[in-house]
Amino acid sequence: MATCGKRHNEFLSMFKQMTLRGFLTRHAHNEGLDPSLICLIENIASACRVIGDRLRNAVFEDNLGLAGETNVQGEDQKKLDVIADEAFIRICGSSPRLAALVSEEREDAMWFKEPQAGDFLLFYDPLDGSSNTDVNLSVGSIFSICNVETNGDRDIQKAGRSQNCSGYAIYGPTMMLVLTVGSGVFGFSCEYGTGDFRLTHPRMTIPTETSEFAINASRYRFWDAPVRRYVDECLAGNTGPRGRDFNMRWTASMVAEVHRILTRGGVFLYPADDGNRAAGGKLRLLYEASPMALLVEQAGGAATDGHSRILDLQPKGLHQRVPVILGSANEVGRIAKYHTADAGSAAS
Ligand code: P6P
Repeated sequence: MATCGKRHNEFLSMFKQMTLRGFLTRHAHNEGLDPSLICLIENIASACRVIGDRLRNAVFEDNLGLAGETNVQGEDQKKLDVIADEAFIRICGSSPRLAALVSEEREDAMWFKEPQAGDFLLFYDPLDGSSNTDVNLSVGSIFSICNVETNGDRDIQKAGRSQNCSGYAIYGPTMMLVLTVGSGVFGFSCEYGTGDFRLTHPRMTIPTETSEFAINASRYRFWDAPVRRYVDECLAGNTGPRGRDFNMRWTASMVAEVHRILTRGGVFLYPADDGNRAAGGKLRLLYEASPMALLVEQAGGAATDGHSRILDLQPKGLHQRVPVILGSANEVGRIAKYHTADAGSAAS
């Protein structure tokens, strides 16, 4: 047994020697990854390193607090929102074959070239959960990459299933980059000192079962019946129909919630409710829900809006919001079943 454990540790330590560049180069060789995509991913990693540095030194560089502007979402921009957005544009904008960027912070797409088939479209939330910056809690950057399908095609509202890469950086006790290029989810920890992203979490997978849910419970009075039913049953614990106790988490940062779920399982809900239904929901489809849904499905989980698979949703606008329920497949399936039953009873 000890030998097996020793071999496992040797295997993991071998992985930790592999940098993001080494991993992507090996993927290029084994799976035909486009070298221009590798360059874009490395530029995204560089932008995230810069953002991580600015976050660490924000208090010394007077970068905490509000920028004094509102963004396209009508939200008060934090200084760090602006800094993170500018880092993505400055560092990723020069990537070969990058046709356009879509940022949470900007109303319109930013075009860099006449789109040619095979060029890249980058969608990103430069600083997700930025309400946490002034209280020193985890935040993140989320990114999604799709291809231009035909020459001259400026239709960039792609369904999530057409992504060829998605991921996030989480700026926590350790800065990590977690990504998928379509064959599993891989986590890279940023080594303090060298700044290298090293492969520390190969093939992250989500357990199908969980006893941990994440939802903003202060919105209980706005929830629809299926969500209330699910949460009430979790809260009833081993005295209720689930027959076991549940735990709840809420960090006000989707990146932190998804990272926890990719690491140990769980289910995250930001459903449609009476308070956000007119806006379509809370979370944005192109640069929050779709990239996270791809990661979750690649890790063996599921992601739905309550009725449809997130990756099948056809965007109707760059900043369209959607309901999001994602995580351990069996819990997501149960919640979707409650939505179907509720719709059925409403129809009869
Ligand atoms: P609430 C952050 O603003 C965000 O977009 C997600 O990262 C997070 O899950 C959610 O909104 C937090 O919402 O209702 O707690 O402010």
